[in-house]
Amino acid sequence: MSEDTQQTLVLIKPDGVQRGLVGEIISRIEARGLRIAAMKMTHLDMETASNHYGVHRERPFFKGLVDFIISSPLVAIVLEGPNAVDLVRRTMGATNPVEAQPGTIRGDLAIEIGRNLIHGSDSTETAASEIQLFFDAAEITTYERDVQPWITE
Ligand code: IDP
Ligand code: MG
Repeated sequence: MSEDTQQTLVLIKPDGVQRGLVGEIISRIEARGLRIAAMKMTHLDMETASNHYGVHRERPFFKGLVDFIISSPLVAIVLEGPNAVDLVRRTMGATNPVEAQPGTIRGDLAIEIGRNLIHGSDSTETAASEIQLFFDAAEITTYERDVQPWITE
């Protein structure tokens, strides 16, 4: 990984899986040019879900959020590229879909904060711990893409 390359964790939340939007959401991120380094479908247990959203433990929506995130399988993806954290966050749109810009995933495909389809790490530090929570190091692939010079200089 070169110096400015970042990794970030994306979750396509249970609402995305149930609504048949997995392909649509992956397409939007993949088309941006980030490299998919790891991907799997998994059904979270309560402990992993509580860990993942631990920062929100004291918030009133925490229980509902954890219940929702374990209610059905989700898709976890590691994406890699320059500025991957911010690129994904901007492609996702604002947390509340009402405020998310049209053209973003949440702005085009969601209407409520509690069903906003997608998670993306908010910093490189949280990305590192979130990726560890979802993936073993051996599951994270490194490979060259022939198209790379047409995406980054
Ligand atoms: P983010 O997903 O955009 O990073 P966070 O503030 O980290 O947003 O919140 C994590 C998740 O918790 C949100 O994506 C959303 O699903 C849920 N959430 C955040 N705030 C609220 C709220 O006020 N009511 C219900 N759910 C919320
Ligand atoms: Mg967050």
